[in-house]
Amino acid sequence: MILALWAAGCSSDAGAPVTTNAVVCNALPPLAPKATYTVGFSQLWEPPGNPWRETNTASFQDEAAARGWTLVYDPGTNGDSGAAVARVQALIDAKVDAIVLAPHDETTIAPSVVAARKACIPVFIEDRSVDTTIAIPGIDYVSNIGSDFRKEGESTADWLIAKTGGQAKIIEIEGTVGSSPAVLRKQGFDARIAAQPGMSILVSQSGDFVQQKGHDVALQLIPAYPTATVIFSHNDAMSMGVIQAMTELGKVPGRDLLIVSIDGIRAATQAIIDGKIGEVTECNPKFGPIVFDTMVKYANGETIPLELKNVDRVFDSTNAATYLPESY
Ligand code: GYE
Repeated sequence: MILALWAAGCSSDAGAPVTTNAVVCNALPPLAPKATYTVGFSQLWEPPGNPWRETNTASFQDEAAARGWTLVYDPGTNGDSGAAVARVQALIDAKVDAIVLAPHDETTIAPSVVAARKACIPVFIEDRSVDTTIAIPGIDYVSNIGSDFRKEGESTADWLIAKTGGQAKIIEIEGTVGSSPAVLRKQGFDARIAAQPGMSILVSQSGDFVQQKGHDVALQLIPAYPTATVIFSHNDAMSMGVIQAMTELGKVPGRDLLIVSIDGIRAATQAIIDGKIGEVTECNPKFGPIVFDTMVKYANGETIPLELKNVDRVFDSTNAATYLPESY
């Protein structure tokens, strides 16, 4: 009965008596200091081909290898949320020492974070965040390590305001619905634009962070909003789709519409150099090292901040060539 409640994601059992043989943690589980760890990696699933996601995964794989740690990682084969939950459950069942988890959206995987905590496995959230009313920071997980997505949206808007002198009609292509980068990039960007009397967002629609969908949305919106002067796309993969769509529509990227974007993949950096993209706000995907460092600090008893933010830069024609060799 109690197990059934837990399986349903009931999280009101803090302090409840333990009635099974299994150990249940009601607070943040400790991590024993050890020379080597077995870490379960739960990466969100995206259609292959986004260098951001691939670089993020590689950062964790490389860092585990460099330390001689074992990374247990099943990438999955589709975006099915039930399958994602099952992959986390498999890590819990395997009794890994700790779990690093990148949530697809804020809610779907949050009960799995609670389940890991109950199973006494400390969770470190990477990249996107979870709904903190379901998975409570400092209880259900140790820390959320990633970029400041709101700031990324603000930086993008600030560059655009300076570049256009506060005059623009904008098409916005959003990331995955309900994901923290899509929600916060939009909030940060839209708030800045709203304060500019000469700027407006004509339309805002999701392209799911996927190149093909970004292409399809742009193909539909560009002709529908002929007065648009700017396209803000929430990631570079979709921006590459926007460039494709513009070319198909007989428009010149960077001349007929100014494109601003977020991430810093190599193709987008090259597109800045080629004059097709105006600006890219960085979202650094390479933070396996800081997540693993944080784990070690946690095992050593240090107090860990509930959020750790990566420092991101802004790339445009003034520095894209310098950044290019570092891009991915
Ligand atoms: O911008 C995008 C990827 O969650 C910040 O996810 C990440 C985003 C990144 O699909 O390229």
